[in-house]
Amino acid sequence: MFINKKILGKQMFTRAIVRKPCKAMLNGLTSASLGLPDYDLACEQHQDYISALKECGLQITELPALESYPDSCFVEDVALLTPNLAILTNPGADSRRGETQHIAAAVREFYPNLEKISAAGHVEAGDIMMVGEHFYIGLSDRTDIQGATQLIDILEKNGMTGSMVEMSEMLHLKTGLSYLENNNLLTFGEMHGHTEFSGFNRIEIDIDEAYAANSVWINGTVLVPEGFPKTLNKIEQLGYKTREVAMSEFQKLDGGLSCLSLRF
Ligand code: CIR
Repeated sequence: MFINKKILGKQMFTRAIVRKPCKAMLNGLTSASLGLPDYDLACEQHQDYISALKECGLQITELPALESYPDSCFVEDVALLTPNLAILTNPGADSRRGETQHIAAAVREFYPNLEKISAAGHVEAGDIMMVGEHFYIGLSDRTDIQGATQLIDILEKNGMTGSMVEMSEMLHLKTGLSYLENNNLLTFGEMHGHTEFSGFNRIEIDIDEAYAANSVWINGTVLVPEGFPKTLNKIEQLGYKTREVAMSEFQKLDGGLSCLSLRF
C-alpha cells in the first residue's frame, strides 16, 4: 500500500488523481449565473491546474473524460483519501452517483482495500475537511446525517475521528472553508462565526472574493484561484508561497480548486 510521508506533523502529499473535463460539462449542475463554460478554455485551465500540482511536487494520474457524467472532472467529491484508508462516497446528487464506480479502479491502484458509504446515506467529499487525523463533515444538501454517521464509524475503526458541521448557505463545506495547516483557516460567510472553528486562526474572506475561500494547501504552497487579490495578499501575509490558477470555466459550475483533484 502507498504510505504518505509526514513531515513536521503535516501531511505531505505525493500524488493526485484528476479527470479531464468532458464536453458534456456544459450540462453540469450549477447554481451560478455565470453562463456556459467554454470547453476548450476549461481544458486549457485544467492543464494549467495539473502543472500547478506538479510544481507542488505531485505525481499525477490523469483519468480520461467521462462523457456520461457532466460533473465528473470534480473528482474530489467521489472519494475520501486519507493517509492509510480510502473511502468511496455516495454522492447526494443523483446525476453524480455513478461517478464512484469509475474512480474506484484508479483509487484501488494505491489503496487495495476500499471502504464505501452505502446507499442508506449520502456523502460528497467536498463536504469533508481534513485537519490532521480529524475530519469535519458538513451536513449540506449533498451530505446527510446517515452518510456522515457511516463515515465517522469507518474513520473511528481506523484510528481517526470525524464530527458533523451544521451548515445552510453553501454547496459544500469547503466552498467556504480551507485549512492551510499551521492552524490557519480561510473562512467565508456562515463558516467564519461557526463555533466549531473558533480554535483556529480564522482568516475571513471578503464577500466579493467568496470564491477564493476554496484555496488549497499543498506541501507548503497555497493554490489560489486567479483574480482575487485581497485573498492572495492575506495568504501571502501569512508567509505562504502562492500559485494562482485560472478557474473561470469551473466557477461557472460551482467548482472550486479543491474539487478538481484527489490529493494523497
Ligand atoms: C456539482 O454541483 O456537483 C458540481 N457542478 C460542482 C462540484 C464542486 N465540488 C466541490 O465543491 N467539491
